[in-house]
Amino acid sequence: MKTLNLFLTVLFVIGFSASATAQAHDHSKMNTASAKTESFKVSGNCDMCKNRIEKIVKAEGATSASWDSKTQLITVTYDPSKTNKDALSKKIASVGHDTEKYKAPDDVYAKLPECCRYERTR
Ligand SMILES: [Cu+2]
Repeated sequence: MKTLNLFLTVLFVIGFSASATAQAHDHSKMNTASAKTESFKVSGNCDMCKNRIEKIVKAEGATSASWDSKTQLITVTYDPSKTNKDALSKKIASVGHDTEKYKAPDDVYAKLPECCRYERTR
């Protein structure tokens, strides 16, 4: 009986350390794949705006970006260790499009093609 108990204990310890290693492995895997997806408001008008907005967030590190002119919403997916909503939203404002949080500089807005000069609500 004693030897059986010892045998079971050894098995348990081996099993435990094996699963602990597996968990550590999974954890590192999760870290690299923890992409974040968020939506926020971005003002714009046309397809040119769509291209401009999506291009700048991708250049800023977003893995995917989709802006909808009807809803005025952008949906971005990004790696939170590389960028964040605030940085992306700041970048969008810097090319002429107002966001929830940042207003585009007036001179940049004024230089947008006529079709892109969306109505400013703020
Ligand atoms: Cu436009």
